[in-house]
Amino acid sequence: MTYNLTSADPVGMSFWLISMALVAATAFFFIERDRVDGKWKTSLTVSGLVTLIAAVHYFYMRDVWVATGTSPTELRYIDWLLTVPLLMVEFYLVLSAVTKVPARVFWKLLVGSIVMLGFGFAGETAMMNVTLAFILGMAGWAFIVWEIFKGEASQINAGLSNANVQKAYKWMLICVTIGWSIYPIGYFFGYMAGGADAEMLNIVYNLADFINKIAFGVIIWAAAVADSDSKA
Ligand SMILES: *C/C=C(C)/C=C/C=C(C)/C=C/C1=C(C)CCCC1(C)C
Repeated sequence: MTYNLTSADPVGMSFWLISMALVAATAFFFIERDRVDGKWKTSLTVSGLVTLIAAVHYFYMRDVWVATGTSPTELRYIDWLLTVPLLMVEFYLVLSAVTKVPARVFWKLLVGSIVMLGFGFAGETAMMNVTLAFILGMAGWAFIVWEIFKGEASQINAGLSNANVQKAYKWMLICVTIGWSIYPIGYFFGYMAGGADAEMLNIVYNLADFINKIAFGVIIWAAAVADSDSKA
């Protein structure tokens, strides 16, 4: 790959910045696993896997961007297809750290996120009508948001007596509703409202990933440390 990153390429710079932040976050989550109680370790492992998978995709996306000024949709979606279900499963894992959670909660979150992404991909790659795919993808998102806002997961959370988990749950919920709204907005402007500026879209996606992958993991880490220390 030819090297032609310049300071006049803010998108290329943001790809570099986020890829390095993802590597550092991965090391952090894996090392910090040692510090927390056993029941929290899986949550931190999954946080580290999310940032690891994203880091590898960012290396490729960064190189493609710097060489061609474009960013392949396929790479973003392959990343999302792995990381988004893992992020949703974190709700199950965080609740499971402190109480018994039925397996169907895990399946609802997993299937809802796969439906959302499957239709988004079908729409972006013209396998399906763009608007119909968007509506069905939005329905998948609405389903998981409902599940964590009002559904079974939310009721389990409301019944807990663990303030650390409830605080993490609240911030994770804010990520999934507000932080995640960036992606359907990008799809809407990119494919339905006359096309979006590729530079703008990539910077916005990169910043969104920083919040939704790294900050999301830090929220869980903070709860895990606070909860483990409270029992030390
Ligand atoms: C780390 C990457 C994350 C958290 C990506 C999240 C992606 C979404 C929430 C995508 C949502 C979409 C819809 C709600 C409608 C259809 C189009 C999508 C796939 C962009």
